[in-house]
Amino acid sequence: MAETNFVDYVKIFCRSGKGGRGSAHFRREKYIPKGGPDGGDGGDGGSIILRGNRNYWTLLHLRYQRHLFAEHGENGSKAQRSGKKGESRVIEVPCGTVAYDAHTGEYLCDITDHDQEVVLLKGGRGGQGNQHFKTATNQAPRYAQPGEPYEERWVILELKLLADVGLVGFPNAGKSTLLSVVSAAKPKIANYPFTTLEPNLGIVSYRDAKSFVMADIPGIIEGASEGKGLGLRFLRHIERNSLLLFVVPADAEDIRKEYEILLNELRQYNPELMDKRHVLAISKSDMLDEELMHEISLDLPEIPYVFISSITGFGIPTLKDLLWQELNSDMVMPMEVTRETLVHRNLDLSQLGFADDETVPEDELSEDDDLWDGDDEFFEIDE
Ligand SMILES: Nc1nc2c(ncn2[C@@H]2O[C@H](COP(=O)(O)OP(=O)(O)OP(=O)(O)O)[C@@H](O)[C@H]2O)c(=O)[nH]1
Ligand SMILES: [Mg+2]
Repeated sequence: MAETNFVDYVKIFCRSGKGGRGSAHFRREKYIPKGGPDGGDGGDGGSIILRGNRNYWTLLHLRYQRHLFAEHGENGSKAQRSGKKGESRVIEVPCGTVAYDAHTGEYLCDITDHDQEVVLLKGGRGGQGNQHFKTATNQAPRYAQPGEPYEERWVILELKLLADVGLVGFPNAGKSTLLSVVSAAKPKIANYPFTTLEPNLGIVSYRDAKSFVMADIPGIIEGASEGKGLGLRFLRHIERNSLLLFVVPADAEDIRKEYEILLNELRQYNPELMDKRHVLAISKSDMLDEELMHEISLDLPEIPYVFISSITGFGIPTLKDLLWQELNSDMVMPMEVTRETLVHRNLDLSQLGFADDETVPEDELSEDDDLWDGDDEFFEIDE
């Protein structure tokens, strides 16, 4: 597939900062020959933090910056001087980003809100200087604590768009056209299948300044769960929508059957998609007259439906009313609750096609790799 700007998957290497070691120094001045211990504490290492940012829509900015390091804490020094704390590395991500361990696929955390912060890797704590170890029986501790080590990990970030309504349909059903008439989004529209190659989001304004978000994803065909067409790769973007709007064109041979094929593909992908609210829009209804509509309506699946035409505008206000009503019905949990109660599945790594290049460039900050290398350091005395 052509190089795209819509990046919803990245694999990155993260390393937090180690803690600086505490100093084991003794005060030595001309007229105070036996000054006590005055070694300062090491600074804490910086952490790797994920932060939600609503101005980001993709993970593109991380594609070319795959190695992220926080700063190490500085060592403590004489005269009770503490080492400087290492700076944390904040990774800005779009809301709807989920982090997994790249080696095990284990779910790590989830960013859903603007400014929400999650510590992905904690920086090492700085060690205490020898000034803390002075006791009644040991007035001159010749040791200090080392800093805690850093943590490192390969992490996969996956973006799941946070929309209220997700459009589901075969290619060429009129999904993008619908999004273009109910929102300001300008998706590509054409009379051939697979026009849409990456998801589009639009904000649908409703009465009295209310609004909801609609996601248009590439068309799904029978066998998508086995990789046909564009596969089910984009279905993750409707996993979190509270409502699925099925779009089936009026000239479909059997509307009920198309709905069932779509349903079956979704079920293969994630059975939880069956628990969402489903609404059916019969698109391109400008091709029908009242009589035909009546006839078709006799054999439709048992879900709320509406006949629409994005070309003439027929049924569009009714559709918006219906969506709004369904989004606010008791059956649909408010988005906040839905997000929090989401079941987090681990990632199936066998389905990912990552080139396994895991070389990590030398971190210029970690050259001084003297961490935990024996007790010697513990007894080291700073002159
Ligand atoms: N007559 C009629 N044609 C429509 C209507 N809505 C869409 N179309 C036409 O249907 C064709 C496909 O529309 P798209 O919106 O690109 O379809 P899509 O579902 O996004 O297709 P993919 O992106 O390939 O999955 C275009 O030629 C549209 O002009 C409608 O309400 N009436
Ligand atoms: Mg489209």
